Amino acid sequence: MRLKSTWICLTWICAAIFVSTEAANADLVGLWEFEDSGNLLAASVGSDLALTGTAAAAAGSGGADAGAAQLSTGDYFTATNPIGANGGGSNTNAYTLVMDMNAPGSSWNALVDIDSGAFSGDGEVFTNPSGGLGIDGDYYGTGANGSWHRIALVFDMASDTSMTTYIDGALNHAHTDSELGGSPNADIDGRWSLLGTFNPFSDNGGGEEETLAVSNLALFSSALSAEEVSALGGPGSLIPEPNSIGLLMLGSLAFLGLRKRSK
Ligand SMILES: [Ca+2]
Ligand SMILES: [Ca+2]
Ligand SMILES: [Ca+2]
Repeated sequence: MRLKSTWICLTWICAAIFVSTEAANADLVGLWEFEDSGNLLAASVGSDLALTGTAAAAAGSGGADAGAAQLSTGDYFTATNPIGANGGGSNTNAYTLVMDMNAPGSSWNALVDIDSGAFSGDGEVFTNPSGGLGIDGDYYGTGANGSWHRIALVFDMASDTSMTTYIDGALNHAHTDSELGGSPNADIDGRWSLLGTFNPFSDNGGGEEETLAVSNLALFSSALSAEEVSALGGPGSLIPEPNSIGLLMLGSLAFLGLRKRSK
């Protein structure tokens, strides 16, 4: 009886992981993996990146994530956002950005400039000189410390917590609209809503851009749930490995179940 409930429980967990990963994959509209050292700007999903400054080929986080791009102060990408209006406004108000990065965490470091200066010339998300992740004086966790981390930034401008951050699949902080400066910054079509393009690792020339390596960058067309971000896990190849693992685990469990029944 205990074996049976363990089996049902494991199947349920695997199915939940599988469903979460599937849901996230369906919304993946941009993926840049930096695996081609001869063309670091190539997109695996969506449009190729544009580069301001220089990017050097570097080692990724390991395994299938072999390649990365090394950026220095003043170097940043421009990415095309194909999502268009969603989340109740004219801009993209519900979306998720995921980045696998390795930054020293010894000075201010812009992760993304989103608003093209409409609300603020600064970047919209930073790590601070202690490696904390956030914006506007609200920094939490360790997103930059000389190790690889998967940073997930979930935006839902219609909600009262317009930005929620995750590090390596675990909830880091849900930024309240008050923490984000209130209206109009945290409103629909506010400072963190996405326009037609955005600039990963730019601080609008402000120079608060650390030397960092990025091995994956991904854009999802929805505000991923905590469960979906958790299923993405830590740094490594983003897609489609989790699917294969989920299928493999489900297959193995089904096989064990059949064997058990035939005994
Ligand atoms: Ca800005
Ligand atoms: Ca809001
Ligand atoms: Ca990579």
